[in-house]
This record gives sequence, structure tokens and C-alpha cells, in this order.
Amino acid sequence: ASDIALAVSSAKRGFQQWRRTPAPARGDVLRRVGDLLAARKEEISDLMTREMGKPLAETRGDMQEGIDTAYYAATEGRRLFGHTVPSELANKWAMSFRRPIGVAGLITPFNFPLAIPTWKSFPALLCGNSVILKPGEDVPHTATVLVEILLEAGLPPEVIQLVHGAGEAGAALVSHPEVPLISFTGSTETGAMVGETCGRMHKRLSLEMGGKNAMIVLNDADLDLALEGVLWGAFGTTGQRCTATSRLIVQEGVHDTFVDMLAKRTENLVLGDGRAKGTDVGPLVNPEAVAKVDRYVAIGGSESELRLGGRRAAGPGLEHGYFYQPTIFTNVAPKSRLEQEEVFGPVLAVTRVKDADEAFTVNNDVKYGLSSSVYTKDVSIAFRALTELDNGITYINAPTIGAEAHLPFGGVKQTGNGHREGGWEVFEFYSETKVGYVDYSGRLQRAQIDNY
Ligand code: UN1
Repeated sequence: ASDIALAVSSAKRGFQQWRRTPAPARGDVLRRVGDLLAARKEEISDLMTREMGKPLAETRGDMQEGIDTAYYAATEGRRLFGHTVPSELANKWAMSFRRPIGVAGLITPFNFPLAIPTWKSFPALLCGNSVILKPGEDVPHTATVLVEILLEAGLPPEVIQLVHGAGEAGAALVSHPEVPLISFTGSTETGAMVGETCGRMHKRLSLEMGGKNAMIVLNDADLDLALEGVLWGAFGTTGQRCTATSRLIVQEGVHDTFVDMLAKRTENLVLGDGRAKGTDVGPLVNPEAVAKVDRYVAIGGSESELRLGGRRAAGPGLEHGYFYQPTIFTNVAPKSRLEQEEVFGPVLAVTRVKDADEAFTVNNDVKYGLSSSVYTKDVSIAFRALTELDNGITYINAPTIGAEAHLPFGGVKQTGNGHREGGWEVFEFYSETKVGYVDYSGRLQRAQIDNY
């Protein structure tokens, strides 16, 4: 808490300097950040894999997302649009424009150690705020390197503050009266506590929380394509994504065939050191994650049928990590706990449905609403899915993961609180709209009165 207090007083000074730096110049700093990240992509991907375990292909993707976010934010420095509109009165201009808010408190998780801190900090900085970053306590190294790069690119040192720690640091940041804006990615439970404090203190708050994302495979789907999709969606990042495919909803005509295909391929996924060639799935992040997955495997076993996996993985090379067998449960009933609750591990719950209508109902009948996916060749069903599925993102013929930096990212219901990361929307979150009226008529003009 005392580190947070120091960071806030420094960030407040940083804010006074940075808010006066023109937005295109702020964007130039971020463009250099993009260049530095790109130049060090391999090295940082490698350290990220060492730090939290996901395979190199994925940490490279994580890096690329950060690079894309840097270049995207950089160009916004020359855009940050407001509106200029006609005034009701003659010789008067009416316009809106964007102002920074102040010290932004950013709390990020372990699963995208680089990308998520960039999604939050780059638009916050571009808009002219200063930033206090509190990264996940499992991934201090990646966040430290990111901050070093921001400084190397020319960001004035007081504009970015890095504070390591767990719940205590996060709570001190959220409740600090001089941090008017909080952006949090993490569990729905922690998000509720963050929300309570921010609500009481009238802070601007963006919450990005849990998911229970479904892939729907209909009878007319290209099953080979759907198979690649579900393997990547469910077991990539060892299932530790808020966008992970954790439910598979299959129409009865292809259910048995598809589940057989899936079990066969899943069994052959290679677990191991994320830095070794040929590794498909890395370890879970820490022992608490293993314990949580164990708990849900027990719950799944009592409610449905264990088809594959269901325990810690053993074998040569797996002795020293928190490896868990990719796990599939079938006959998972809608409304059962495994079907409803976020596991954040390599556990896939399979549910059989009659038709697309039932699939859509099952998809929507959870408290979360991040992403969904439908495999079909029927264009009408595809468009119906886009409009009817209660999620922030719906993919057609692609898995539930893979959002792009220049589109808004986020979910409905208990996944979020109405804000988005990425896209233009995030720049609205990190800035305040102000309105300016300039009357050059030289006399009192009365709006709503003089012209009517
Ligand atoms: C997360 O799962 O926590 O869309 C973020 C995706 C990534 C980001 C996921 N671009 O899967």
C-alpha cells in the first residue's frame, strides 16, 4: 500500500507533464514502443514462456498483439476525434473534444502477460493519462520489460509506474482516492469487489472478467475445420484464457462422430516445456490453478461422463511443471456446474443438442457472455447466430479465441460492465468528452430562446 501511495504521487506529476504533450507526439512514443517490441519479439516471447509456460507460438502471438496495439494506438494520436457541429445560434461554434482523465490504475492477469498490459496502457497513455500498472503476481518479468521499453521509447519516467504484488497492492490501487480510473482483467469474483469500491468512490471502471464460451458444431459443419478449432480453442494456453472454448455444443447428427475425432486428436496432444519444439500444451500457471481444475474435474465426474484426461499429467519431462491432462467430459447437462462455471484450465464440457435453436438457448443460458462460435455452412444460421447469441464476440467457422487489436473486445452479462478493450471504444473509456462553445457574435445569444 505504501508503494502504491508513492506511485500515485509520482504519477500525478507525470500526468501534469504528459497531458500537455500533444497527442500525435504521445503517439510517436508508442510507435517507437512498437518498433522496440518488434525488434525484441523472439527474446521477450522466450522469457514469457519461461515465466508462465505457454508455448512459444502462443507467446509470439501475445507479443504480436502488443505490437499491433502499439501501432494502432500510435495512429490514434492523429485522430482522437471529437465532433464539430452547427450551433443553434449564428456566429457561434459548437464542438466536442477529448481530454485525459488522470492517473489510470491498471490491473492485469497472468495469461497474456504482455498483450493485456498493452491493451490497457497504450490507449490510456495515448489519451494523455499517466499509468500505474499492477501486473499479475505470476508474471512480474514480462511487465517489467514492457515498462523498460516504454521508458526507452521516451516516455517521461513519472508517466508510467510499475507496482508488483498481489491482492494487497491491487486493493490499495483500486481504493486510492487520487486514481480516478481503474481497468481490471481477472475473475468475476475479484471484479465484484473492485466494482464495489469503484462504485462507492464514483470511479470510471472497465471490467473484463470470466467466460464460459461455447463452440456450436451443427450437422452441416466442416468437421475437420471444427476439430482444429476446438483443439486450439479449448487447450491452447492450457485453457487459461477468458476466451477459451470451455463448452462444446454438438448437434446430434454429428455428435458421436465428432466427439470420437476430438478424443483421438486430444489424446495425442504433446504436453511439455513450451520452449521445446513440438509442444502443443504447456503447464498450468501455479498449484492453485491445479487445485481448481482438480475440483472441477471432481464436480464434472459427479455430473457427467469423463471421456478423456481428468488428472495431472505424468511422464518424462513433466515432473517439474503443473501439467494437466487435456480433459473432456461428455453428456454434460445444461445448467450443471461444469456447464456453467469458469474452470480456467484444459477442461472441455460437451453437450448434445437437437438443433440450432436448442444450441443457441444452451449457449445463452449461462451468466457469462464473452465469446461464442458456430460451425455451419448455412449463411442464414450464421447471421442468426450473430444477432441472437448473447456474447460480445461471435465467430463463424473459427474458434472462440483470436480477437484483433483494432476491434472492440469484451463481453456482456457477468463478463463485463459494458466497456470494451481495443477498437475505437477503448479510447472513449480512457478519455473524457468535453464540449466547447465559442460565441464570436459579440452579444448575448440565448440558446433555445432567440431563434424560436
Ligand atoms: C483472454 O483470454 O484473457 O481473443 C484474452 C483472444 C486473445 C485475447 C484473450 N486475443 O483470445
